[in-house]
Amino acid sequence: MTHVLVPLPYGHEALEPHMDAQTLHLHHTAHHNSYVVKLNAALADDEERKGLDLASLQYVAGYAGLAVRNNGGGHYNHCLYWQNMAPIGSANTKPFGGLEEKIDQTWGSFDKFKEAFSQAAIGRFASGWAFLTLKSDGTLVVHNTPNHDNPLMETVSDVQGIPILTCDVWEHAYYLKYQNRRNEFVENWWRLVNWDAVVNNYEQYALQGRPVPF
Ligand code: MN3
Repeated sequence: MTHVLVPLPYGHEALEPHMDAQTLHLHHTAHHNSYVVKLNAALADDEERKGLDLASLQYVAGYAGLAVRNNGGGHYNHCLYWQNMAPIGSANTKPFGGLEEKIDQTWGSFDKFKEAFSQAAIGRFASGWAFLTLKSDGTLVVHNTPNHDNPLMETVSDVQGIPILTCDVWEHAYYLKYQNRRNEFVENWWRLVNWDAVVNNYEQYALQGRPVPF
C-alpha cells in the first residue's frame, strides 16, 4: 500500500493564536509530508512490511531499519497529533466519562494530570513527543519518546501500549511563534486539545486493545 498525507481536519488559521498558521502550514505540508514520502521510499523494496497499514506497521517498525522507524513513526505520530487538536470552542475542553474517572484515579485530578503531561513534554531533551498511553495492564501513563518513536513500537519504547493523546515537541512544532519557550507552547497547546477525540481514542480503541487507525 502507498501511504498518503491526509488533509488536516481544519484550516491552517483554525488554531490561531496558540498555533500560528505559518507553523501549521509548514508542519503539515513540509515536515509531515516528507515523512510520508520517505516512508514510501523506504518500504518500496520491503516485501514483508509494504502491505501493512500504518498502525500495524508501528508494531514492527523497530525491526525494520531506521528509515521505516523514523518516517513511519513520524507519519503515525503526526496523524494522532492533528486529530488530537481542534479549533477553540468546537470540542470538549476536558476529559469526560470513563477517561475522566481514570485520569482522576491515576493522578488525583485533571490539573495534576496536565502537570505530569506538561512535565513529560517540557522535559524531553531535544526532539521528541509526549504521550498519554494505556498500557496492556490497564494503567494509564504519561511519558515521552525521542525522535519519532512511539509506544506501539515493540522493543523500541520503554513504555509499551496504545497512545491516545500526543504533543509534538520538536522545535519545528513551535519555534516560529515561541522560539525557545517550549513551556509556553505546551501551556497554550492545552487549549487546543480535542477531548472528544481523545475520549473516543480511549473508548473505541485503547480499551479494546487496538491502536487508533490512521
Ligand atoms: Mn512534527
